[in-house]
Amino acid sequence: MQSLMKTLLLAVAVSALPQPIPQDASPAAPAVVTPEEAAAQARAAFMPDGFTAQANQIIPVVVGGAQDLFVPNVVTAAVGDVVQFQFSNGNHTVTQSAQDAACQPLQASVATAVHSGHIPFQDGQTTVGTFNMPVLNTDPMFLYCATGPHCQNGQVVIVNPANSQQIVDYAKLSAASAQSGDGTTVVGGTVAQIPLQLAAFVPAAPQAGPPPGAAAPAAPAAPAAPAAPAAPADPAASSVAAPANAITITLPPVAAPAATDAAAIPGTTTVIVTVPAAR
Ligand SMILES: [Cu+2]
Repeated sequence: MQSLMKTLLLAVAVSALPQPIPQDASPAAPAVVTPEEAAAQARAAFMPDGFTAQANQIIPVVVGGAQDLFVPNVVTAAVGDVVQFQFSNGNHTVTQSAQDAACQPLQASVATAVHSGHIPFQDGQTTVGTFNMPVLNTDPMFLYCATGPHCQNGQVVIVNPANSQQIVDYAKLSAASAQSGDGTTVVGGTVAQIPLQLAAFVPAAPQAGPPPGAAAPAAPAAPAAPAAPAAPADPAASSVAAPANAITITLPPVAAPAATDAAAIPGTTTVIVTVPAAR
């Protein structure tokens, strides 16, 4: 009975919260609005009557692009600010995890945990998908991208970290995780489109091989190799005729002469040393 009461209370509490938006129900593309209008929509949807905002900034965070990262990956936001995730090249999500469960959706246990759904950006696109997340309290929020190995590769961000070490620890934990779990429902923000020219990033160049006419840079010319001096002759081969630019040095006896022709001068060893010809 007690657990039933708890369940009912939880159901009432959850129904009082902003309701999740179903994901991928072939949604009509949202109208293109300004970043400010997108943030205002999110505030209207998520900040209840009587909510006291201390701030109303829009804080852009670029998601993906030339690298699969969040830029910046540490955000300080006040209650009332809207963190506006702007999705650049690729296909990414913003998905909340617990601090100690990197790359796994907190939504699996907490229905109100944030998830943006997958928002792509393709070459040539003139609008940018955004996920507008109002900040309702200043507790640290640990967020990652649920696409492929992006989280393991460092695509993580913290809103309001308690200290500067948290992002390092969270990224390390993410890198060590086996794989990512995906969110299931869009929660905690509103999806909107803004014009590319108002976005906080320049799209990465299309990755279609080298542009035409881009000849590979010529390899630097190798310096003219000086004529290689002849290798010092092996004493054992000293019977070979010395080159024209050779001088002959006769050394005192060594402990174990291996010379053969050295016998020409008993008790000595002959070594041929080659030096560059005189100019
Ligand atoms: Cu990603």
